[in-house]
Amino acid sequence: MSPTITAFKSSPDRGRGLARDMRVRWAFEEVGQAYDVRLVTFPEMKEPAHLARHPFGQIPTYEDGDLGIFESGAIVFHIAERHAGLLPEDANARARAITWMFAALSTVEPPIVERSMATLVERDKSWYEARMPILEGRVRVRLGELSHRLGEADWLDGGFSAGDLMMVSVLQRLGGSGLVEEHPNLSAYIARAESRSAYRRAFDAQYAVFVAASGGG
Ligand code: GTB
Repeated sequence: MSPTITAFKSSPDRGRGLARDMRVRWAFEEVGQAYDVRLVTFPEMKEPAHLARHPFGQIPTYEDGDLGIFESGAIVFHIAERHAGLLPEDANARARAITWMFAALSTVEPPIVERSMATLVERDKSWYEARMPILEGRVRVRLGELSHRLGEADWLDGGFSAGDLMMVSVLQRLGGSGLVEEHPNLSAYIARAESRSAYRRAFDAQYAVFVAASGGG
């Protein structure tokens, strides 16, 4: 039996691949592991059956036999640990790749999500115009540092790893903001990752859900 993950039945991102099931789908594709998807509506995510899988009523979740886990970072890490292809064999290189996963999730993603949430829910607030430059400033600091570290390299530490998968997934939420484009090496980094066949397969799979949900064929 293949592992089963959960994803939005109707994603608010309209098939842009920004919901966090995308990074899990991508990890599965990178390692060549088939998976099933259980689609859930917003109300279903708050019902006891889903809360048993995810205490915060969110997606994604992962189930495989007796094991049920949540948090996209934990799920990608679990996939990367159990299959070859996303973490180096060498112990030190592996530790550095894992470090980049954590850096993506705990250092780079928070200011990006903070900015993104403000654009979604604070646009009509009196403080929006004043707050936005502050939030963008925090994102700019991280992008500058990341750009400096990446330099002219293709990936963050040697070959493509789960660290890159996570970092690119996090950066994609800045699409349309113009912030990534201030660093051509980061734009090229994202494009390089998005051109991977595993990424394309994952993107197409989640896009098919959007098309089906919107009644398209
Ligand atoms: N830290 C958790 C993880 O990494 O797994 C965060 C999970 C999370 O935020 N899940 C979101 C969710 O279930 C979906 S991905 N939200 C419903 C809820 O909390 O009630 C976040 C997301 C949603 C929409 C867009 N978008 O439209 O662009 C992008 C990202």
